[in-house]
Amino acid sequence: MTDFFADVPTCRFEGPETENEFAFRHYNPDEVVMGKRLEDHLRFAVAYWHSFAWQGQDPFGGQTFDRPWFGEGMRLAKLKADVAFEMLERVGAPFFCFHDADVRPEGESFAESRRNLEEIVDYFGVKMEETGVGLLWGTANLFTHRRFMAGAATNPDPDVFAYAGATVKSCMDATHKLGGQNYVLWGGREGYETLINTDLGREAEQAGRFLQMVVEYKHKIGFDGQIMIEPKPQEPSKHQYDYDVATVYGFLKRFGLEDEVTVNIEQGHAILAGHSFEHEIALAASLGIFGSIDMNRNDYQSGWDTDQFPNNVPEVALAYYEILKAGGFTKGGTNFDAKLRRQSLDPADLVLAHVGAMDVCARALKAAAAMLENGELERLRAERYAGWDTEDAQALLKNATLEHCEECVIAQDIRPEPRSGRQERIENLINRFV
Ligand code: XLS
Ligand code: NI
Ligand code: NI
Repeated sequence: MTDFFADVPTCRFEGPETENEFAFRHYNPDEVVMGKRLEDHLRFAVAYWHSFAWQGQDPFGGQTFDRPWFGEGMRLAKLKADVAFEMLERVGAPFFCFHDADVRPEGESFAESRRNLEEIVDYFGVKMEETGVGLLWGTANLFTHRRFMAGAATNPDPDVFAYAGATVKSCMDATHKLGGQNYVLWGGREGYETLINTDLGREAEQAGRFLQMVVEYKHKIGFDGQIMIEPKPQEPSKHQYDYDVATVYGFLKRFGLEDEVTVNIEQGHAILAGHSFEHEIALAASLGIFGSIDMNRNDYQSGWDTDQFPNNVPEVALAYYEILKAGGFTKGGTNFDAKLRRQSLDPADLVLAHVGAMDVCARALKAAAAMLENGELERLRAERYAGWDTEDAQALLKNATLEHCEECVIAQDIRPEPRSGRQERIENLINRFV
C-alpha cells in the first residue's frame, strides 16, 4: 500500500440522499436495468495516461501536479502502477486502458523499451489478479516522441513506418497477454500540418496497409478482442485522416476492413468534428461498426479537446440511448479519457472526478433505459416512417426508376402532404426522463 490515497476512502453506493462526497448517489453496480447489472452495462474504465502520467501542463505552462512517481526508471513506473490500482479499487472501476509510453520508461533502444513494457505488463498481471480489475483496451503512443512528429504509419520515412509497426506489435502482445478486451488505434499524428509538403494519396495507402497488418497479426495471435479506430478531426495535426465515423467507414471499405474493425467514439472528438456524440454513435451503429466510447467532453466555448469529465446528464443520456438501442456494449465500454483541470491538485480530486463522472453516466443510462422501455420515442419515430411499411412503398424502394416515379405521380395524381416532425413535442417527452 502506498500512502498517496491515505485520506481518501473507498467509495460505495449510498443513494441520492447521502451527504458523503466519497459515495455514489446513482451508480449502484448491482442495480439491474433492462435485465443487466449497471456495472455490466457501463463497463467503466480509467485512462492511465491522463490520471497518472499527465503532469498538468498546458500550452502556456508546465507541470502543476506533484506526484511521487514522476520521473524516470522502473521503480517509479511500478510506484505509479501501485497508485493506479489503488485508485481503481477506490472508485470500483472494473477496467483500465493504457498506452505503452505512460506505463513504462522509454529505453535507449526499441529492444529496451519493449523489455521495460514486458516487465510492467508482468507487474500489471499480478495487480489485476489481486484486484480483479480488467483491461478494456491497450494502445500504442505513436505521437509523443519526436520520431513520430510527421506521423507513424503515414510518415514520409519508411523507417518510422517500421518502428511504428514494431511498437504496435509489442502493444498488441501486451494487451493480449493481459486479457485485454480490445485494441485501439487513435491516429495520433496521422494527418498533416500543411498540404504543400504532403502526398495524401501515398499516406492513405500506408495507413491502409498498416491497418491490414494489425488485423493480420490479431488473427495470427488469436486475439479475439475488437480492433478499433478512434476518429478525430484535428489536433494535434491540422487535419487528421480519421476525421469522423463517416470518413473512417469510407477508409475501412476502401481497404476491405469494414468487417474487421470498429470505432471507439470520443464525445470531445465528435464535437470537434461538428457532430453530436449521439450522431457519431448512431451512425456507427447503423453501419455496423460501433465498438466503444471515450466519455470525455470538450469545453463548448474554447473549442479545444479539453478532455473534461462528463457533467451533463441530458446530453449523456442521448448517447446511451443510441448505445442501448443498438444492443449495448459487447466488448466495448465507457472509458474516461478525461483529465483533471490543472489546478485540481489533490489526490481526492482524482477520485472524486471519477465518482462524479460515474454517477452522471449511471443517471444518464437509467434515463435512457427508461425512455427505451417507455417506447413512445420509438413509436413516434416508427409512425413517422410508417408510409414506407406498405408493400407498394417497399417495391418502390427496390425497383423504382425515375421514369417509374414519373408514371406513378402522373397516373395516381400524387400530391404529397407535409406532416409535422413534432420536434418540440418529442423534446418535451425526452425531458420527462432526464
Ligand atoms: C486523444 C485521444 C487519445 C486516445 C488514445 O485525443 O483521445 O487519448 O483515446 O490514444
Ligand atoms: Ni481525445
Ligand atoms: Ni480518446
